[in-house]
Amino acid sequence: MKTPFLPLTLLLQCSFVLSLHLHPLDPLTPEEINETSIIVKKYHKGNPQDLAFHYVDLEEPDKSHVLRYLHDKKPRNITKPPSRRSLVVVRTGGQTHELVVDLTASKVVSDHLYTGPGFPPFTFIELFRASKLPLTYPLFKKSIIGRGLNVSEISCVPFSVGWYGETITRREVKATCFYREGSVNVFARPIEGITITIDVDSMQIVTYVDRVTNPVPRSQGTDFRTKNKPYRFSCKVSDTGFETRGNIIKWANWKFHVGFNARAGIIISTASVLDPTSGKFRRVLYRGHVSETFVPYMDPTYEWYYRTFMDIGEFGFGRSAVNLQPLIDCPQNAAFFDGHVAGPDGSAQKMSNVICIFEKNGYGASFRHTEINVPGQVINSGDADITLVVRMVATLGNYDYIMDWEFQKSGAMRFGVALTGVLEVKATPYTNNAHITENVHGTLVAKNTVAVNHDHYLTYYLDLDVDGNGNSLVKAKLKTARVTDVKVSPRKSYWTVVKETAKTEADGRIRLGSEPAEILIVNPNKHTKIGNTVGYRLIPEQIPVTSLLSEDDFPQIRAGYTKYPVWVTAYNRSERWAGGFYTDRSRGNDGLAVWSSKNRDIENKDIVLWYNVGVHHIPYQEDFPVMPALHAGFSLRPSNFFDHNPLPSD
Ligand SMILES: *[C@@H]1O[C@H](CO)[C@@H](O)[C@H](O)[C@H]1NC(C)=O
Ligand SMILES: *[C@@H]1O[C@H](CO)[C@@H](O)[C@H](O)[C@H]1NC(C)=O
Ligand SMILES: *[C@@H]1O[C@H](CO)[C@@H](O)[C@H](O)[C@H]1NC(C)=O
Ligand SMILES: *[C@@H]1O[C@H](CO)[C@@H](O)[C@H](O)[C@H]1NC(C)=O
Ligand SMILES: [Cu+2]
Repeated sequence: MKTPFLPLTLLLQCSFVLSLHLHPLDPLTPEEINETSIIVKKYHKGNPQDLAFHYVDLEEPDKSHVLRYLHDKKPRNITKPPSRRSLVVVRTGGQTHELVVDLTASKVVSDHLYTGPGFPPFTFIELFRASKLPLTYPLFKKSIIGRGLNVSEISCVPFSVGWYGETITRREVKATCFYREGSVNVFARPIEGITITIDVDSMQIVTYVDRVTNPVPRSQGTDFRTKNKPYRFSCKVSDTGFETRGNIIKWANWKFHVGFNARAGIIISTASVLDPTSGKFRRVLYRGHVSETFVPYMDPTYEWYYRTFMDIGEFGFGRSAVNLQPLIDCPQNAAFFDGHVAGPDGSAQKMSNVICIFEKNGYGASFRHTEINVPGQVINSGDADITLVVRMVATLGNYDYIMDWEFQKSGAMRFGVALTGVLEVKATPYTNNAHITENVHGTLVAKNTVAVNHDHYLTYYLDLDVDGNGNSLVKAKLKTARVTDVKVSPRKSYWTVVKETAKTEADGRIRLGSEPAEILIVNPNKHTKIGNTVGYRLIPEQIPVTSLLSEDDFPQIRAGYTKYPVWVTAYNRSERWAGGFYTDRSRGNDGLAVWSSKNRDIENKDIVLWYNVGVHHIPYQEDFPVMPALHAGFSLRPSNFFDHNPLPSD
């Protein structure tokens, strides 16, 4: 296995450091994370114990500077690389500070006290402490003994709580507790009816409610561990098939940069594809990552109403990334990469093998043709469907999301997500569906076990730069036309394409499927040799899913961007996180829906495409005790981008 990040790390230890980055969007190295925390600690004059690092990331350099630097002709001595900066969110004295640290100058260059609504992500220590708090709480112990259970067999999990119109909010979690006793499937065995509200800043239980005593579902049948030897890929491939230089990956006709941060996990930057005609790389995607997730449960009762998770902003996908299992998560030919995040004390924490990159065999043809009409010959052509996949898995408590970024030689990119893991279930007295007469807000998946209805939305941020910055959104609408000249044709009708270019962000909010149409991001300034406008088109893999919650429902106000599957906005460096930057307890005053309502001009501008992969999840019995992976995704496919199909010339 190659470890391409290693040489970079070694070089960095020799301390002439910061100019050695091969790409200005390289994630912060462990040395830079440590350096950041040292500078911030020195700058902070208060009690060192009262300083928690909630977020540390690369402060993204200006896009124009990055592009100028990257496209400067070699030797690169005209444009200086952007200085390395980190963005830090700390809490101290019960307040949230946003700091920007210049690592080249070794100093804090800005310090902004954030006083708006919402809070930064929880730290691991906070979540750990909150999970232990109930176990020593007298009222909880009383409830547990009253149920005839053993406190030593209990695991509590702190959940974020959302927002329901309160004017004053605290940083809170609600702990839900589960009974392990002979099972490793913690989430399958809820102790229903106990809700423990914890103030995270003071780390105190502030409300304790015990109001229902449904039996804990039995442990029998909950084990999700692999019983037989797991099926593993057996292909013998020793070569990874791609090249790396630092975080830059080159494979087939693609060149792109892979980053990782605590919030999004994988970030793909400056992806370009080789043009077979000109022999030059052409820009496609400046930056792409998952921006937010929204998982609202559909049970309005006291124990469940608050479960309206926005995991990326509240916990972080990168921070929840798992150490990938070779030959299960990734095939034999995969190369594994580490990520680095800052711990609560600001120091760098290594996350091993959180990304794998591998060539994938689709076991089909990426194109083919058999021609039998050449006299005396049968002509065959084709090529195997080999793609390159960049993968991570984020495990957010009970759920596992497998996230794929797939590059195809056709110039297409596929964005895949697979949902698996354990469902959130509630304990119920029912043991047979025939006995249920009330709305249980889900499906009885096992005796005494209801898996609650919910949604998943994964919102992708895609700063496309199709062959340059000036891009437009085009809706290619298919309209039925009537044949009017009966002398020419016996046909009565046909369809024809009517293209509309979106003018402003209001036109960029699209209800896909409401009419037959294709959605393209084009570069109106660039044309193929024969005069078509170059572009990429969006191809959803599922019928688009949008939120069914009412507009005035608080979770919907926070996640307003789930009302449309597609949004196109004007590029603004600080508009990256669809649910707003401070997502925990947010109120919907920041985020994609608010930015879009500015209704900026999006024609022939630097624009961003946002796509919601949504799943309404009605649980089924097969989703228990562990859910078979459910696949969803979409592609972006070149559409008049190349002069011809790039595949045969590969
Ligand atoms: C970062 O700091 C931590 C804590 O001081 C230390 O254990 C670790 O080795 C440092 N990492 C690097 C790469 O310097
Ligand atoms: C860039 O470097 C080359 C060779 O090192 C040198 O000849 C040239 O003058 C430099 N250009 C600038 C603008 O510094
Ligand atoms: C409770 O669980 C612990 C740990 O599993 C075990 O050692 C102990 O014997 C149990 N107590 C009772 C009363 O069953
Ligand atoms: C960029 O977005 C932020 C947040 O929405 C906003 O405050 C700022 O004014 C915007 N900048 C420009 C140049 O539009
Ligand atoms: Cu689900």
